[in-house]
Amino acid sequence: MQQELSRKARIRSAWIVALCLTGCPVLASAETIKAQLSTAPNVPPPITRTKPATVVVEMTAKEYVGTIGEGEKYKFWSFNGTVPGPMIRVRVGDTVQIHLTNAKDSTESHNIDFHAVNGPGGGAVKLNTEPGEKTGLSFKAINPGLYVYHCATASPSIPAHIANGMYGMILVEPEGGLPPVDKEFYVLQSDFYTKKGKGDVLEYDHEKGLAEHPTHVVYNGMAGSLVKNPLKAEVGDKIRIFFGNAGPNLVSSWHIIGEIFDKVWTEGSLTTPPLENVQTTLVPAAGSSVAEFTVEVPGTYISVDHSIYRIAKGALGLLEVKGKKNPDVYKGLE
Ligand SMILES: [Cu+2]
Repeated sequence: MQQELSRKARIRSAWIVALCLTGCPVLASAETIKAQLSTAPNVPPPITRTKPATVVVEMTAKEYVGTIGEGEKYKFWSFNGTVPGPMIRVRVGDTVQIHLTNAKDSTESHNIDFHAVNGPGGGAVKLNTEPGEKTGLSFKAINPGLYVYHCATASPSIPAHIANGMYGMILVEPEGGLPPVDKEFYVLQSDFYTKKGKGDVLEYDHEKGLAEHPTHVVYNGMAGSLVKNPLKAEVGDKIRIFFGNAGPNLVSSWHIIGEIFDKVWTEGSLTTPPLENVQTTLVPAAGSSVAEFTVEVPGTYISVDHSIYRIAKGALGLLEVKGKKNPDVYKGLE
């Protein structure tokens, strides 16, 4: 009897050793790390981990008065006090823990619908957060790609929360990550619907939203944000732009004047082969595109929505490239 028991104990021990050598589910739990968030046009650093982790993301819904255009103020609703909200970078297989706080002085309830989530409401139904309260969501990043997130609170209306600035992007890197490049940027287009308000602060205009007549079409939350602070690169740099379109209404015809996208991952689908040699790419409302190109010639390049009247509403940004002239590629003639 004693011999039989010790034989069983030996077999059990051998099983435990074998399990642990092949990835013990008890001892080898995934590490927990705090997400490094970035403010547009900056991008969080590439992920060097080769294994999934639990990534903790702190988000705060904040309403504030900021600049929407030259000499124009607007009452934005935001994530983390910027429009767009921060860019989040995780890898496929990560468990993402979202902690949403709604600031005490908010006038509205807020939540987040992550397009990277598999689950009802993209997480919004778990993240309905009243002013001064906190909620949480855990989701597994199953599908790699570049995704938009936005507030989807029904009161006063979902479009109003998007139109007021509550959006950002989350990148889910595929297995093995993305190839290194010289510069990465985060650019997000959106449309605003404003009317004269009290004092000198513009107000949200629901009627203009319904009519799909924006007063502002902007990159990174402000008409002229990328004119005031252009993207910067050097000749020979390989550039990757994570481009999003929050809408809420317009589809963007994204184009960079004087450049050709060497590669475009349309719809933000990073596991599909890219299109090559693209002049203009369509980015749907609540969609994205990842573009790569190498700059051969120094100078100023202008990023536009080539639905071109929109440049008068702010859809224009600059990329300044410094470096040696390259007459073999570009020069004037006498
Ligand atoms: Cu909201």
